[in-house]
Amino acid sequence: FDARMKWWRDAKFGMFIHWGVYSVPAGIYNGEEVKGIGEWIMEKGKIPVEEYEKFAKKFNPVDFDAREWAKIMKQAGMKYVIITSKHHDGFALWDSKYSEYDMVDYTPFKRDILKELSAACKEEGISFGMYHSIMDWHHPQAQGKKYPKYNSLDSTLINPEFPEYVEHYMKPQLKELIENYDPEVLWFDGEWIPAYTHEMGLDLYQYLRELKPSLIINNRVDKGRQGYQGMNSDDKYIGDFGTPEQEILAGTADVDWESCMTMNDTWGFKTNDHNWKDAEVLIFNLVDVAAKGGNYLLNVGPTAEGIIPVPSVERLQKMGDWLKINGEA
Ligand code: FUL
Repeated sequence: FDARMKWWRDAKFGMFIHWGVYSVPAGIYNGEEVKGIGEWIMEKGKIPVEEYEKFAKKFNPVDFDAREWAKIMKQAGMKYVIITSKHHDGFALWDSKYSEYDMVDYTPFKRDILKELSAACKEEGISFGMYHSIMDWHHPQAQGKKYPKYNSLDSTLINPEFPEYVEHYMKPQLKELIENYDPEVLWFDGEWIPAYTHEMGLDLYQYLRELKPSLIINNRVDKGRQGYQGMNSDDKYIGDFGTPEQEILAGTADVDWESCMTMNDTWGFKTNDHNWKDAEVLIFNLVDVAAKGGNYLLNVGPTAEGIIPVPSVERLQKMGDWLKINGEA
């Protein structure tokens, strides 16, 4: 266990990337601003699946440059990255043979984002990981098309076919991700839906560790979570590290944890969100988290064109400069 977690514990600072179809509407639907976090626009804006798919058809990030992104991470002093392979909207950023609803088959861009980014990160010595949503608003056997009455999006509905989605879609896709992109970390989310069980989480964790023994998996692979939950030494919960979100808790020495945070108020890009935290605050948070024994996973939400917003890059630059002067060599 310790040997497997070593690089992760030493890493301290990583980049979270929320990128997907939601960066196309960028917080605006039918000319109106949709309240809430950007990557939830499908749900918050009650956008029907067929309508949302039109945004995917337009997703064409011609300015995407994986090397540039990896250099931004490196300069900032980040040691790893977690990018959304699939968020709740169900759209895959890689070329999946189990779905047409992916970057290569569905968009004009036709390039495999995860392939390019994982290669670029390898070149820069940055560990590569993926965020993967268990909840899926697009797949018909999960929360997708079958329930138009609920606008397809009500996660309180239990789809009786959900176990099939898990066995014949989610697990094969994850196997594909492991085999083709060699991630060091899998970061699950959307595990709170009623159809997902603790037993499914346990099975999934074991399945993935068998495929890749050194893999590190967050606590949201288990059903439900509260901050560090899943990290108790009593082995009751599954997962390798706790995931406090938008908060820094008092550290617990015998527990691995990672605070994930946004720089403004959204994970996925929103045109109108300009509520940026000062670089000083971000530096303070990094130091605070590191001092308490955790890792800091700081988010960027690239635009539909494939650009990491300038205010984010400026802040990362300042963090990297500060680390070069004051951080560990
Ligand atoms: C949450 C998700 O619902 C948000 O969209 C975001 O991905 C955050 C990191 O985790 O639970």
